[in-house]
Amino acid sequence: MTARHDPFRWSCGGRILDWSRGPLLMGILNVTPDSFSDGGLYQDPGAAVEQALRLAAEGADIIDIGGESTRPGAAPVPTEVELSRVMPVLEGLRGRCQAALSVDTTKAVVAQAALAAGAHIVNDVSACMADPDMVEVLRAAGAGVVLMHMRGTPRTMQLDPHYGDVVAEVRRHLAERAQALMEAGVDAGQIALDPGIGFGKTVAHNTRLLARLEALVDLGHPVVVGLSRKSLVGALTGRPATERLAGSLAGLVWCADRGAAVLRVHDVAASRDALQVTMALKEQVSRE
Ligand code: HH2
Repeated sequence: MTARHDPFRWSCGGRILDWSRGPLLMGILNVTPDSFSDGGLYQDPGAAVEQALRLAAEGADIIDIGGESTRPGAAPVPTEVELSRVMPVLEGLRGRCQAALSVDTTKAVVAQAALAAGAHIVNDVSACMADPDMVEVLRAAGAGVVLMHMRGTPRTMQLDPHYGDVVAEVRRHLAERAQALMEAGVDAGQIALDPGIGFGKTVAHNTRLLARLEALVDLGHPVVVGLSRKSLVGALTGRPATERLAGSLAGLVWCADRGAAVLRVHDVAASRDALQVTMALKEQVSRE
């Protein structure tokens, strides 16, 4: 499947996110007590709004606000709890933030409320399979959507992941999900794809997917990658989540060089510097 829209322009509600000059940075804001690296830091809405503004000032193009942890083993959160975490942050940011706003949710009710409060993107780690109402919410709002690959659910995904050919299977699944959304009336230009690093994958599966990122870029949709501070970086460096910045930046540079459109990161300022150097060198190569 090849999409016929311009893959450098991601249509997100009222905004077009143009990444023709290089990948965009999606800054992570987890408004949860239990996220794997920043859980509990931004539970107070005032602190969360300040952190979002700080990420935007550091160069985040998108702020991704999550009210439910998806770390391996995490339990689902009731809708009212997720709403009570996410909505005060979106309301606090109204009119104060230049960055596009994304909500990291698999629930249509949360997505709809977030879009009505000014969010532009729904980042759905279930690729719109968890909630049958999600696709219609996206279609009606014209919102941007990230379709992420996951095997199982956060509670079960790391138990014993198996694939024949991980790259082919993830590619096929994402292509099928994009096709299903388009058949339901979502515009191709709204859809971004994500291999879901760490979601039902071993270290070998994750490294294979990153090594062959072009296989996903080829599908013709913007590709989002999140590897910031993840256990993949821990496994390769032997470092705990608090000491994975250098490893995360190496992964970011790799993905930027291979055509990723959006990089989902905790450390925006450092990631911005790494991206600027990478893109300057890529531009030089294309001039020679
Ligand atoms: N990773 C996490 C959460 N959401 N969304 C996309 N599109 N891609 C990802 O790789 C991705 C994601 C997990 O990381 P984090 O938000 O830092 O932790 P937690 O799920 O524990 O809140």
